Amino acid sequence: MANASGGTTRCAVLVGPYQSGKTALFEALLHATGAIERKGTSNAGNMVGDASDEARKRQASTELSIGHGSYLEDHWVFIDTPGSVEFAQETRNACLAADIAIVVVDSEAQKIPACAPILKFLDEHDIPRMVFINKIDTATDTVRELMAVLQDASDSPLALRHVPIRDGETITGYADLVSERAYEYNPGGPSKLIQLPDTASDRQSEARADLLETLADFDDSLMEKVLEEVEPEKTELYDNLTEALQNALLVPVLIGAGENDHGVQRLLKQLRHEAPSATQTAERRGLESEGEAVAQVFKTMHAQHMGKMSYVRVWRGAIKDGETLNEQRVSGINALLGAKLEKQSNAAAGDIVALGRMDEVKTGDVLTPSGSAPDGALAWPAPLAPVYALAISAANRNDEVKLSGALQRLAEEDTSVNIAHNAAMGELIISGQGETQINVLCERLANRFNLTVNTARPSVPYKETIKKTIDQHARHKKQSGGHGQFGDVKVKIKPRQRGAGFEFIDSIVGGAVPRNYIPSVEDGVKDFMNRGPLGFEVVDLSVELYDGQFHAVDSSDMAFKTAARMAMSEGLPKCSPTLLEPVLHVKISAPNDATARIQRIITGRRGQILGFQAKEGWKGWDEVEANIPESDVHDLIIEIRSVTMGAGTYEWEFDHLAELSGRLADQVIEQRNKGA
Ligand SMILES: Nc1nc2c(ncn2[C@@H]2O[C@H](COP(=O)(O)OP(=O)(O)O)[C@@H](O)[C@H]2O)c(=O)[nH]1
Ligand SMILES: [Mg+2]
Repeated sequence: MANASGGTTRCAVLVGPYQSGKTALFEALLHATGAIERKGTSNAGNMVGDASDEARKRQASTELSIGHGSYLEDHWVFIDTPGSVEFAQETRNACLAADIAIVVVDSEAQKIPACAPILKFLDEHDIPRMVFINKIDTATDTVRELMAVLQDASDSPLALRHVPIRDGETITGYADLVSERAYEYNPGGPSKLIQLPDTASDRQSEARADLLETLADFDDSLMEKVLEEVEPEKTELYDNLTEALQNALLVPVLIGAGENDHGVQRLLKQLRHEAPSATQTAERRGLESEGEAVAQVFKTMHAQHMGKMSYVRVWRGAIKDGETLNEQRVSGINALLGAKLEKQSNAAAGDIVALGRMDEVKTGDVLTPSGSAPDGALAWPAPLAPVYALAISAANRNDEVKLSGALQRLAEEDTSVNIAHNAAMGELIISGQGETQINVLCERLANRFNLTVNTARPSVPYKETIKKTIDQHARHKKQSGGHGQFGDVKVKIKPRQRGAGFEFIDSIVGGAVPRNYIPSVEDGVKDFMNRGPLGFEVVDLSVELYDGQFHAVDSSDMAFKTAARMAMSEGLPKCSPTLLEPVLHVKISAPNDATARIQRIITGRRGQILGFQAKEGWKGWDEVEANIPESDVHDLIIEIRSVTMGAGTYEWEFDHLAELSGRLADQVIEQRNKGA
């Protein structure tokens, strides 16, 4: 059999919901391809995958793991990814580096909808994919039931490739619907070819007819045969299946149990025959096959002793250690097996390697010797928008600078994390995909940067405004020794419409306040508005300077600035100051069986539901729109996920400032002015 990939390394990425058995299957694949002699388990903490302290502690993947092996002369790289939606950025990046995704799902029907978001991502990016229904050894739902739920989660049609063979309640093997061969599972080894038991034959013929019908949709000549009930050649079926898979039109569904090696050899065989090569993948992503070497960074890592490592897929040509890519010298090329790096002198198209010390490159960058990226190829989607934020500070005040440096590095590793400084509140804000992601990040700060940090709920950027117009006179006068100070202003402080902002009006006539001091009056006014009588930035008002006095010797910029500040400080409290809270417009996406609960969540958070509709292009999903005060959005994502098995999410944008009064306002003001 010809090497289907033309000799280059192919890459399969394991994706799917949390706890579906990806890491166990990863281990099984590495074992079956000779990369490791014995499989590790998460309990023993001796797996190739999940090698970091953070993953070991949780017995769950917190970042991707990479391993490679050979199967019948083909070289493979496997990437295991975290299933948690909070690490979805890592998973998505791995999908973009791979030739095919294996979507590992649980054999419990109720856990399957959680794979909708990743299936959606694969669909959007036309990434070829197979589904592996895992844990078939303990399945209680039938494969038929599982297929129905899976199809709801997938836009592309699914095609079941195997049916289970049962002995009473237990599944003992499977029948392959194309080859029409039956196999008996053999724990720890390849399955044994057996005679198809009579009990399975009806189910087998029915499922096979379904498969042919699905396939016929892609091929007219096959359609004719199906209609005329002529048995097609097996090679024709394989060709059709391969083409439909490689074009991401059809999703084959396999069954097995990674932990027991059930269906693992079958999966490898199918990958061998059907997965596209790196060249095909590069072409799908818009890269021509001829030209200089091209690699793309899909992961960035700041390793403790080795500095920055850029994980790349080589898409075209070959790269050598020491050569220059994007004006950066490659210092070390390493193949990867979990935490182990294997130095090599070069890497060729298809390979996945970590490049050392490419300090100026970042995830998504396309690297070439000339430094110019091929036009329109290898597009890299924007990172996921943040849905959860915390304020972070170093436990030791002296570590502040070190903390911001370390955070910058970690945000480079996970581009779905944002670091921002909220100057108004004096807080460093870290925002991302959820609590676990940020906790893991804090652990990385401790484990890799030796930094202890505190996190807190970020302050809401409340504002305040006024409701009454007043005139205010203020005079700053000091007679101390030689030079005195003198500034005198009369201002009209007046509310403006919501959103109109601040306006300074100068209506001085006849030089009551000399021209050159007027900017200082404006400065003094603005100065005060950073923190109004309630403790927050004052917005939506005008201040008109209409009169004043000066002194030929004692007046100065400083004196007028002080007078202006006094006028504001005395005047604003008399203007009926009012607290304003930011209200966000949110769009919550969730499977529609959760819509009623989502609406209750919104109401419970002082939200106003604006409407809901079916989410376009997402079968079985709704999108609920609402306005919710920012203070109540803080942990919204946690509640959305808890009623949607992790699948739901939301987008947000600032909408408006709303007046807040009563007990809630009193609490906010009291909190703000505690110790101030
Ligand atoms: N019954 C059964 N359990 C499995 C199988 N594969 C994994 N598991 C269990 O499922 C749990 C999650 O496995 P893991 O590989 O960490 O899942 P991941 O989150 O998808 O990486 C572990 O307790 C495994 O022992 C399988 O084939 N059959
Ligand atoms: Mg895992």
